[in-house]
Amino acid sequence: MTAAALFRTLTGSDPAGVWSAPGRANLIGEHTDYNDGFVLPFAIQHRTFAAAGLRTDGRIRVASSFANDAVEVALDELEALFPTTGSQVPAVPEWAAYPLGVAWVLRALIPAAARAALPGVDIAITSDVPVGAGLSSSAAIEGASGSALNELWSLGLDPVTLARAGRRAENEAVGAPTGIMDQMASMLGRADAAVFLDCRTLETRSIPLGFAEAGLEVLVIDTGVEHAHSTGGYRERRASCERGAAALGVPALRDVTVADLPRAAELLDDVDFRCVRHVVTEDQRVLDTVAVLAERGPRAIGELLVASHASMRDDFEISIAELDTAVDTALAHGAVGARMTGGGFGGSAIALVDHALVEPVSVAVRAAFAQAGFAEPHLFTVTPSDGPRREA
Ligand code: GAF
Repeated sequence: MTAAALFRTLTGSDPAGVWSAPGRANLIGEHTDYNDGFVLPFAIQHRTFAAAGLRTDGRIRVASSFANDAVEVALDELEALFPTTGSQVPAVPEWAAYPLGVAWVLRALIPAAARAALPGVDIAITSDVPVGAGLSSSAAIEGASGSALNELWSLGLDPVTLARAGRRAENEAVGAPTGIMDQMASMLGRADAAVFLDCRTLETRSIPLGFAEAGLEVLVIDTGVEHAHSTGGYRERRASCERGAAALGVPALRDVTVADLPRAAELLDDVDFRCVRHVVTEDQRVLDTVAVLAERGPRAIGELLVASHASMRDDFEISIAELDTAVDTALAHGAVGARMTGGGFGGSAIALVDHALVEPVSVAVRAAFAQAGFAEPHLFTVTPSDGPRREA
């Protein structure tokens, strides 16, 4: 069902418009965003759609093709729903906390007098971004609903402000302590390019990837192992990074260089030290990837991708056996480079492969998964794509 059709089922009338925003794959730069570092993600062709229209009252209702029931609250109840006291378990189903959280954040950005006059809104959401695959279905839902609200409420907000709103919703309404990479990738994506983002200043540069010209494809290997960043490992890794920065006396690990690592080894326990080493070396790998892409083209970045995966597997310890099998098998069958992408503990790997090798690599990965007794992976190619747009 399309988002517009879902909207009609919900309200009995046509939406005022349909907005969409993409998921993302991260080429390189993992767990560097909340350390004020560098990332190089790109938006993908899979998108989330938000069909929306104004109401005559002050209520907001959200519906999703993933859920049976719509969720409806008064706009002025959003503050009570999402107290700003830190990570909360949302009082609404998690999927609804994304669009309602974005509405809460955007509403809070406008002066109190205007806030009281805001009309209500209905939003119907559909998506073809795989959920739990590490391709940021959450940033896509935030971007699509934020774009709809921005226009319907005539807010005139720029993409970076909308990305920040999405991140705040994710941190405070959903309770996932994530960085800003995914929202920036979704909001600022460009066809055939990656978003080089300095997560401290939020300055971005569009980096041409040239995959198609080089005859390369990005093959996603979705392990089917679902991860959630609101729980467990992601939070623990973040805490290790914060302890590392505190011990070294810097605001964030962005301020640590490779030359500081011997001192870090003296000050930190082994687990925290290896987390620090991952982030510091990963920041450098992002910068190196940007330089290599410009100087030697996409075929030359393979070693950096492989080194990134090894660092996440051995130092940051966020890979799993399925991801390692995906990466090792893709490389053994001719991939230019491969690495897990996203937060880890499940989700997907990406492999940069020649067009002609997509099929043989896919066959080999499926066979390796079967032999290891893993669930069948989901394989598909992704294309660097544009950010949000109005569809109708
Ligand atoms: C997830 C988070 F949402 C991002 O902010 C980022 O930290 C990523 O994991 C790891 O690089 O996608």
